[in-house]
Amino acid sequence: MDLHAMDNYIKSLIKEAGHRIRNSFLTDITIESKSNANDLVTNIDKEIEQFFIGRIRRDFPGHRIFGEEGFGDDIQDSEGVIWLLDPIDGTMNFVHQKRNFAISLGIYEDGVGKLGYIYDVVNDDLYHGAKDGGAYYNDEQLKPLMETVITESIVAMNATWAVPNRRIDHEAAIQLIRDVRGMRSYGSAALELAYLASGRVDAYISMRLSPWDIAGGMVIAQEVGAVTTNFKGDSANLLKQDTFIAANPAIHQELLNKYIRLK
Ligand code: 2AM
Ligand code: CA
Ligand code: CA
Ligand code: CA
Repeated sequence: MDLHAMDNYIKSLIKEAGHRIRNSFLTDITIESKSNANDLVTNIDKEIEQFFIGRIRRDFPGHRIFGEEGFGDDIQDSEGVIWLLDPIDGTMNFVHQKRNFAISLGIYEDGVGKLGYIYDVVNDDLYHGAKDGGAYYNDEQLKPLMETVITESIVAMNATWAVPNRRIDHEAAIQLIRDVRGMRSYGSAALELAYLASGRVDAYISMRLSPWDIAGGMVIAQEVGAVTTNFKGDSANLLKQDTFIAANPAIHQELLNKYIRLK
């Protein structure tokens, strides 16, 4: 795999997809719900996934595609080259706000993340990373994460986990809110990982994410030294849904030990 050639190809592919998404603001969008009333999908999510798949199948016929909207391959193992794609991460924001969403893409070879991309479509901001090649915000190389402590950290997490719920001890989550400098909730896992990689937040915590939510962001975040695991501390599974935490290495273990208690 010629990663440099692929990187150039992918950057122009993503920019073209972003152009299509911005143009969709001028059209009527069809909105449906998936697993529940607040889990939204639009015709644009589907069209953009199909756009990527058409290009990838034409230009990289040996590669497989794992996409949220299901137009790709049925992926049960991590062999060979797999493109993990979320055509719109943050669909609720796309629908309600027309901002704060991103295209998320990771290229993995035999389970190893090689290239990662998060494209903030409305701001035309591209975050990307290559394994052992650094991480970038547009053309600017991102610096390694600086040492921090919980009391000076900004943590991104959905507010629902601080109310009683089936999955985690919400009292521990409330203690986290008390102890940190600030909490944020942007509603796009990919953007939250991009913000971690660029030092704007110090951790991102989610109870349930899918491989395409995190595949691209993991490559980028790891290049600046972030630690990415599930709540057991194991490396994230890129075949099925799981819990997920990505954090500055100085606070990752403390977050898991003290503030995130699975029921
Ligand atoms: P999505 O917009 O692509 O569905 C919202 O907090 C974040 O969680 C988004 O990145 C969203 O991705 C993701 N997410 C994963 N599973 C979800 C679900 N079942 N319902 C809503 N958002 C989900
Ligand atoms: Ca979705
Ligand atoms: Ca997503
Ligand atoms: Ca999506």
